[in-house]
Amino acid sequence: YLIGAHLQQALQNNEMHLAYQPKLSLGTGEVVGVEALLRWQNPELGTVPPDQFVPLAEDSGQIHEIGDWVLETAIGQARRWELSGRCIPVAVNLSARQFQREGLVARIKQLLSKYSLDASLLCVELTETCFLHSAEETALALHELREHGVKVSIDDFGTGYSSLSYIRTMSLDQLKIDRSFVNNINEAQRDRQLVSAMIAMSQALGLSVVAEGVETREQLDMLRQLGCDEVQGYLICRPIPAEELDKVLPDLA
Ligand code: G
Ligand code: G
Ligand code: NA
Ligand code: MN
Repeated sequence: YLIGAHLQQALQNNEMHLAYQPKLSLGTGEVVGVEALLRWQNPELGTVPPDQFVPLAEDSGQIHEIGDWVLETAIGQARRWELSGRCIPVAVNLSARQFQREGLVARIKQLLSKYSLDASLLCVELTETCFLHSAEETALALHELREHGVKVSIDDFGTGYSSLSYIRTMSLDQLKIDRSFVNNINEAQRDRQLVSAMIAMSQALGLSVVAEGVETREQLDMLRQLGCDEVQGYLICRPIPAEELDKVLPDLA
């Protein structure tokens, strides 16, 4: 209740910002994109993690206002990078609730146009809850977004209930292997086999595959050996503000 009350004012009071975490290509060793992650710093509550306030915002309906702000901020940042001569595709996380509201695709197209951003520099990341709660709206929106050139990525892959049934019918570009599978990839043969199978499946379907939560050199080496396309995690870089990322980017590539 306390968090909810503060959340009402968070955007107006400028308490939110985006942190960006790079996705690194194992083939080229280059940063091939970033994921935008929402951060909330309240004077009284301190830093509130998205795990805590995103569900509240979803219940209150505030996720629409926040989600639109995230989209606009991320698209604006991607355009700034493009103008500075570095094309860095930006991925934005979307909640199921955002697909349930009319006009999501139109708003995204409008923002791309407002900032003159090439649609292929925007990626939307969604989890299977989008398909559970609003399957038809989500399918239609993803189709329209891809027709427009926006990339679509499935987040937390492998953790849900019906992962395979939706990748059967949806048009997608990328699959992100949940970090719970990556954690013990060097110690647990079973996890390694699962990751290997997820990589093979992605490649058979023509999707790029990203391993999340890579924290050690050993994990990275194993993922390379298994043929994974991209990695994301603390080993490469933590989620950081855009200005900080600009400083460390030359060292990452
Ligand atoms: O960055 P962090 O690990 O704290 O994120 C925790 C969770 O919050 C993740 O599941 C992530 O997808 C989600 N999240 C982060 N940013 C956003 C956002 O902008 N919108 C939505 N809907 N979820 C987000
Ligand atoms: O659900 P989603 O994949 O969007 O969640 C991303 C979350 O994972 C973010 O909160 C981010 O801060 C966190 N994260 C990113 N890299 C790592 C990592 O290497 N290890 C762990 N434990 N969390 C990470
Ligand atoms: Na994500
Ligand atoms: Mn994830």
